[in-house]
Amino acid sequence: MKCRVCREPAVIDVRRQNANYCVAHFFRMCRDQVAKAVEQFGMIAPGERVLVAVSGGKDSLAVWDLLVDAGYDADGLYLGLGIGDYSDESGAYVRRYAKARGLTLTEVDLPDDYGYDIQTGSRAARRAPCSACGLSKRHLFDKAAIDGGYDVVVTGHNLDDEAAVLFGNVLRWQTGYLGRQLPVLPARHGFPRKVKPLVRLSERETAAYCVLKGIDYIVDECPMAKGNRHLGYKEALNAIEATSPGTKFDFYFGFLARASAAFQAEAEAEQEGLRPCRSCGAPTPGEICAFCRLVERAGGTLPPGEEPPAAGAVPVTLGARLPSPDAVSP
Ligand code: Q46
Ligand code: ZN
Ligand code: ZN
Repeated sequence: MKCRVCREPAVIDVRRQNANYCVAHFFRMCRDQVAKAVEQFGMIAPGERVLVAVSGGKDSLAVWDLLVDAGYDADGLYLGLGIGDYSDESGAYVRRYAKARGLTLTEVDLPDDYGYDIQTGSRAARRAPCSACGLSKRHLFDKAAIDGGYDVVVTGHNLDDEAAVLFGNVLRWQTGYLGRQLPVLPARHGFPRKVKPLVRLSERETAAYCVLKGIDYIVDECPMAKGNRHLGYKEALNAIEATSPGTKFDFYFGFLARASAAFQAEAEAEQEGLRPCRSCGAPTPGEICAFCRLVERAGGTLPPGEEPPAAGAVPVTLGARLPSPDAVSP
């Protein structure tokens, strides 16, 4: 097996490209794919301040590493979800990486700062754990980006993630979600832009990138992920990809090029009529947003400045913020 570029011994094959790479040219391919995604979708402009949502897993550490190497001013944000040993360990991986590279890391801890964890939140709100988790993450990423004056929030969603989410949304024809499944969600109404620079790289490639670059990441899956639909969709797509390399890429990028625009009007319409949450200012169709309701039901507390106003008090809003429409992230 020889490197496609230099003909030296290769360390990895990338079947959808029908190519093998040595370490140096594999790194170059990863950097090129990220640069291409950033440029193709207008993700990040030079000089913008970037906040990377890091979980301690391979994807988020890889994207942080790739953006820093590409010269972006990228800080990290870690959310402690209170998922037992998994959260303790994943936080440790993030801190070690940030320290080793001398990068700025902000941390928010659900149990310490908001008084609940994913399990209690999930039970209290009668939502699946990943639904309570996704809601909390979206809210807190947006908030941290706005509070910190960042221009853009980066997440580590890769090609496998996006193809699996697309697959799930297509299987149920969730057209509102399909209209919002984009690699860039523009900043609107005070919310930061959200971007996914790894959409041109697969999960296997981000894992190989970390291993070859010496980035230590948490290998264990979140214990809450077991049996969730998203993993089933990934397995189904992997089975297809094994016999038809490139199918995932064509499925996702074909959707973006040829179908996604057809669903955007519906997705936009779903965002109309939202108003700022009386408690935190996030957009909501009701009085209090889903995040604030989750915190309340879980017996948690909002940090000072975010408590709901007392009954009868004049509502205090923190500005008209629209939600992250990225409601279908894994
Ligand atoms: S962290 Fe949260 Fe994931 Fe764990 S509870 Fe589900 S959504 S699986 S990316
Ligand atoms: Zn080479
Ligand atoms: Zn709220």
